[in-house]
Amino acid sequence: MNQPYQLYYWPGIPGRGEFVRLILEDTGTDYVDVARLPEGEGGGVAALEGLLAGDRPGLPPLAPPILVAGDLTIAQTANICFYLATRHDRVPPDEASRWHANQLQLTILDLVDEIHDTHHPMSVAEAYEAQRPEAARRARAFVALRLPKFLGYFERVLAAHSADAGEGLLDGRFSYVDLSMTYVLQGLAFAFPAAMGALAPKLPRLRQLEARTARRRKLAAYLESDRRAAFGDGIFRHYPELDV
Ligand SMILES: N[C@@H](CCC(=O)N[C@@H](CS)C(=O)NCC(=O)O)C(=O)O
Repeated sequence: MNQPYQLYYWPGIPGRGEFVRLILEDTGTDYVDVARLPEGEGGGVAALEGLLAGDRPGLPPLAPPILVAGDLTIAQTANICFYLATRHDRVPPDEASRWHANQLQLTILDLVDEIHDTHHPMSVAEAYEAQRPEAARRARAFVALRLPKFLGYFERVLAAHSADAGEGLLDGRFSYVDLSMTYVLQGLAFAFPAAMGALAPKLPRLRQLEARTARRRKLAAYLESDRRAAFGDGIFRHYPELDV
């Protein structure tokens, strides 16, 4: 495959596209963030909508992120991450590692769905403002029960590794799952600063993992660059009334 990868994702927000970007950036892999190009250069939302409308042969995707790799077009965040990680040495080759990495990645994306549902508990077709009472109820349960359950689980996964295993969620070894975990922790710190502040003392290993991962050379350069979109709209939103 000589063409750079093409990533299709909504421009202007990090969103689920960020899970894909972090692997590409950490590995220094060439890619085109198609919808961030001007429409006159074949980019913009028009390019993404064209892909969703089926302007390529083969299995059509339902929703972004979408990766085009040569003749292959694939969707679903965890699927794309797994594809890239296997090709760019961000997951070990043995079978157990691959299934366990995917298991962890899918669990991270379950958490992401629940984060999204705090501000859109009733309908993705309506604005947050149209579902505020339900969002408040959903966010209370998320902060009290679901967030500690998910993060407590990942902390436990880290604690189960031997002290000298060091680096990551996957048997103490660094993998793409740590890139995704770091992104979610950053997003949570933006969306739920009070709740995350309260949980922080219970999550020492996760906090170390986040700090360590964000210091990786290529990743740190990316995080400081203007390629990294700011949090705001999208999955990670800060509504103080939901950060209970
Ligand atoms: N499970 C899918 C969810 C994809 C998804 O919800 N994408 C959002 C953007 S982050 C979207 O544009 N959805 C449009 C839709 O569901 O109609 C994944 O992880 O890729």
